[in-house]
Amino acid sequence: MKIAFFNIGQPYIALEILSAIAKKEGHFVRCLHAHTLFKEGLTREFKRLAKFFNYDKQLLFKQLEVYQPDLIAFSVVTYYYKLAIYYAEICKKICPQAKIVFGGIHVSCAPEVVIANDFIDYIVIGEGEIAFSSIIKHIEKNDSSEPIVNTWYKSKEGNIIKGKQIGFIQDLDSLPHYDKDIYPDSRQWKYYYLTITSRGCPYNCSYCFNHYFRNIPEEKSNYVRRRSVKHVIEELVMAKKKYNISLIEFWDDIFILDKNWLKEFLDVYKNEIAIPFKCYIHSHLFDEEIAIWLKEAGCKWVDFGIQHINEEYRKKYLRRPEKNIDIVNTLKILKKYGIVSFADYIVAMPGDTIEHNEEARLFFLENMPDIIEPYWMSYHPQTDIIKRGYKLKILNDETMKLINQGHDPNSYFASALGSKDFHKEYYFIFKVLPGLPAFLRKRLTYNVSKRIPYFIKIFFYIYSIYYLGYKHKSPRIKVFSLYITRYMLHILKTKYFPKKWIEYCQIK
Ligand code: B12
Ligand code: SF4
Repeated sequence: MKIAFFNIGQPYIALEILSAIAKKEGHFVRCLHAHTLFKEGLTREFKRLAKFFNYDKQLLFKQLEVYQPDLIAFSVVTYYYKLAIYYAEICKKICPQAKIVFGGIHVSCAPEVVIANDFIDYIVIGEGEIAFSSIIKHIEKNDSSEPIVNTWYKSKEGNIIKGKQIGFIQDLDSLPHYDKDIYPDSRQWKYYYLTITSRGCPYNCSYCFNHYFRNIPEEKSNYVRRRSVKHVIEELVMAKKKYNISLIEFWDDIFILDKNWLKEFLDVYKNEIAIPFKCYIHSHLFDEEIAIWLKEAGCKWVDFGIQHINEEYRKKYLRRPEKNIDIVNTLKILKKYGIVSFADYIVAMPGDTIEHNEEARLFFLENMPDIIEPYWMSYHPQTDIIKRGYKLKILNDETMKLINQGHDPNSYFASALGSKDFHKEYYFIFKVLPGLPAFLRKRLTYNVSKRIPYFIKIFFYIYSIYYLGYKHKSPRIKVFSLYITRYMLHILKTKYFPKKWIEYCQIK
């Protein structure tokens, strides 16, 4: 069978694993890459530039025409749902015989909305490996109306057949390694190798998908699982050889979750891999011993969520267990061992007050992370925080529906509803604070920020991103400055000389 993975924006680990499975089962696999440069996302929206870089007609749609896949697979987060729908509809027009399957977090959280689209044939809810193989077989058989696990599909009569939600895959080592070769340009791994060693998180933060996702299966199964040290090292040894990688980012929700595993892994890592890496920690679980292990193994950066500084608010509305003292200690330990700290902070949370923000500003003056990453509150489907947003009338019946349709106007990069006043000033303050010289930090108060003209703010904003990025050798800056420039050239090359890439999809 000919399978096309339709990759929108950044690489998707989910597609990499499904591709590895499909290849193992003997199918043809191609990745059609719809880049999102200047459309939205990390580069933000610049309509003219987006048009200039758009290669849909010259490349993407031509690839579809020549490839004529039997199955087109999309992995969808809420943020890209609208774009995925846009492309899926076009795919169905160009390849009417192809079945279209949608999976991913958004699909798992808003299945009714997704299956309602005529041009989508199958949707996968929860984990997708077993479901995907079963869907392929189902298409090959072309008749049965048997249910498929973790899947909803439309029968020939137009009924929706819903499969059982089976338990989570327990043995992650039974899965193949991520197929990084599916992307047309695998040179990117040289700069930034993404991987995940675990699945699931034991916490239940109200704004995160985990508390919903863990309850999807009808069968009982462990949600928090981890690959063996051997399995992860095997992947990294291969990646090191194949792509000559220079930087690794572990995207596990909490990399340090299991101390025994961590120690065993880092001991092997520092001998066999020894490549600088970044990972995600949790201040509730972090201690000096872990810092020493991380440091010795080559960890240069860690990211962790503070999200809100008011302890009571954090516990009651975000369901985060850590105390402020845990955050202070985490920052101190990281500083002591020279590991760069990225602290995530969500602004414009429902019910957030100016006093909360002021509390955060004063906290940061005393306990400054190396980089503060403020994000706008983003209401994702099925997250409990939505209820609070609704109760406080930040959301209404109309906006509640929009969230499930991926039309939520609040994204990480756009100001949230109700953010017109003080939130945007604090967003600016948090972003630039670590980059300012000490004598200026205290002076950047809410009242001062309000008086700074927009164009000066933009200057400081860009300055702090680059200054802090270079100062701390942030992997993201490296990706932006090195990889994105090459990526833009690559896109223009494929747009104006698409022959080679169209031929890549010409399979008889
Ligand atoms: C790594 C990561 C990234 C990486 C890589 C992106 C990627 N999609 O792989 C980067 C940095 C690029 C990134 C960016 C963003 N991310 Co992110 N990211 C993650 C993270 C930490 C891991 C994702 C992952 O690879 N998991 C492992 C895979 C195997 O699991 P999975 O994706 O769930 O896939 C399984 C099933 O869902 C299903 N499945 C998934 N797709 C498909 C497709 C088919 C066809 C089938 C059959 C099945 C299937 O099968 C898979 C295997 O079982 C998750 C949190 C998490 N723990 O999942 C957040 C997460 C996905 N990100 C999130 C967000 C919001 C974003 C951004 C929008 C942030 C922003 N504004 O820029 C962007 C969107 C960019 C994008 N194109 O995805 C949210 C999404 C919430 C939502 N409702 O949409 C999450 C859930 C974080 C959170 N706690 O809320 N992200
Ligand atoms: S700790 Fe992080 S990954 Fe885990 S539930 Fe909370 S926000 Fe989600």
